[in-house]
Amino acid sequence: MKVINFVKASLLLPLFVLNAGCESNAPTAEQNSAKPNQVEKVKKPNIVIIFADDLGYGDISSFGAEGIRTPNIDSIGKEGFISRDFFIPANVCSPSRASLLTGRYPMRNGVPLAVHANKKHRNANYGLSADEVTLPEMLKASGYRSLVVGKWHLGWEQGSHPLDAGFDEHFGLISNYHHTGKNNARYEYMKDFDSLYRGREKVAENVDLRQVTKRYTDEVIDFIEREKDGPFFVYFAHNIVHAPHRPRAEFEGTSEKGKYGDFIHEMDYSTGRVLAALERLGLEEDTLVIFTSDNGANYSGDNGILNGVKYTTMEGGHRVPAMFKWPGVIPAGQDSNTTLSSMDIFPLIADITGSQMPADRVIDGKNIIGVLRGEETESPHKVLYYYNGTNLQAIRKGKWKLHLPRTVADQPFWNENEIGGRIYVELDKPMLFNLATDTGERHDVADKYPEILASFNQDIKYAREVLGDVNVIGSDQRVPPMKNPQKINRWWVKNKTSKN
Ligand SMILES: [Ca+2]
Repeated sequence: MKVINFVKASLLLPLFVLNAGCESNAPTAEQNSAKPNQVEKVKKPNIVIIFADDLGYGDISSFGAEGIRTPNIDSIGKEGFISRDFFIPANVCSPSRASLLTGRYPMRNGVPLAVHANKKHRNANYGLSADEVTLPEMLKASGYRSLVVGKWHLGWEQGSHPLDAGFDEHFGLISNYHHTGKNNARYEYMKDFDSLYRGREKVAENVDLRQVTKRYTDEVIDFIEREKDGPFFVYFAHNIVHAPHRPRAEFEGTSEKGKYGDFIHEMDYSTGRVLAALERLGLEEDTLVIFTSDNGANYSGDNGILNGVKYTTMEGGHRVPAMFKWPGVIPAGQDSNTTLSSMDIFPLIADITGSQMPADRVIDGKNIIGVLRGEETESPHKVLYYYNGTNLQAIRKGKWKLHLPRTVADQPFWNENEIGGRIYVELDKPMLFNLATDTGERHDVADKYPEILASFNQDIKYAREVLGDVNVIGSDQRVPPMKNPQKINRWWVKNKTSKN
């Protein structure tokens, strides 16, 4: 039964063709009466992606968190597949989200920088390009209805709105939560950042962040109940555990990690509600549930054994917890160190839903269904590129990770002062790390392995020529419509001093 579900999904197209063929041949009376359902109904799997914000590698129980308990989130991995080497091709919010929805590096999909409103303008022309093909757009052709709930942060105007990106339904915040208050002229440009929208309609103003996660979860469950006959796609993008950390009252004091941990407890509770809804509706075996985070933790959080934080091209910025659950297809209890990426979710979903990926562009993700089913252990990624904004900073090949020389001038705005990671912000020569023995990137071995260093030359050349670099436009780069994307927010840099 369990494997058959997947076989059915794989055979979607052939079966439909077979059905079509049968229609032209009038069935005999015997066939009609005796076995009306001879060809079993083929069911396309539902997809639920639960996407945490700034959740670090060591922030949940199954990844070693102490003082925080996440049984519901962890159950996704226990009943399915835990990925301990999961690469996000960005270390901040917007590019990570653009890559999840397109399966492409941020330099290719045109969102290499965080979409950040500033005092002078709201970057109204910067966001997810209407020319990108998104998950919900791809799934629409396969008969899916799609919902996004939560933090969008991929632009709002000029074709970047969630409804323009292919979602049938939307509920949530424009970007990061920011409470402006009534008379705060300084933050006038972010005045809607505490407003909840349903599609293009503002449905609530001055919303308390403490109320948001429950409302999000109610919306997700309502959609699943309405769409239970499927197939459906839910992209649930939490504001948890991005600052400010404001858990609902009943979660305050429940962790030993302050409001940060309490906030994660609230996300765990929400995850439990979504999983319970799927179970109650009998959809468990028909639904792929994915849990991951958009980038590593900031200073408030815990990146476990990894070095560096959000804003850096250290593993602490790019490697996050990930889990996949699909009973009957993905065997339970898998714990994997195979290198996978959030970009893989796009081709994975294309495969299991019988959808057609766009053929006119490069999709950087790989179909990982064989790995998730436990049939393959080799990573589909020979090379991975780490950009900080538009700056190519590191390349990984298997256990080897090269950090390229860089200056402060090469950095995106978030690394210009002390709020950024401030780790390896300036390098005057390359550094090489063996991630197999030095996952924390603490012991530079560049001098010991000149031949390994040299083996990266072709990869550097490819990345710069095709994906681009801070001062180079790549042949397959979608260039953001900004004069100097790295420095879009100098006002913010000059005025912000907090670490959050
Ligand atoms: Ca984030």
